[in-house]
Amino acid sequence: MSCLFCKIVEGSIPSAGVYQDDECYAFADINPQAPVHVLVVPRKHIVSLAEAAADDRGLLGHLHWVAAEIARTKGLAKGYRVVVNIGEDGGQTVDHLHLHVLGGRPMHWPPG
Ligand code: DGP
Repeated sequence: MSCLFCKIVEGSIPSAGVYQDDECYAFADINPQAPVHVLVVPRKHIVSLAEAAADDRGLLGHLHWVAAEIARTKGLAKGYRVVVNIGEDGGQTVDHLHLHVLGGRPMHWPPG
């Protein structure tokens, strides 16, 4: 297994976990871009949103519900941002689908 996030999900690389269930694991980003920066990662290895299959639609919805649950737990009542980077031009650096949950400061638009 060569995927970094697969290793984090199965625990062979340590991480600061904030949520887990049968379908996903969420942990603090190693290079936080906001006071709260959590990554929500499916246990299933999916390279990116572009590679998700029709059968993954329920999982994709669940990941978003988990992102909102984490935001509630972290007290992000004023708002937050959920980001999915896809591919080279999308800024994706780890080829295992993940949602960024960013909050604790005002976000800017458009992103860079
Ligand atoms: P992206 O650029 O969307 O592929 O985001 C990948 C994120 O993963 C990036 O914000 C930094 C984070 N990251 C990379 N390696 C590690 C690691 O070993 N541990 C943790 N906790 N986060 C990592």
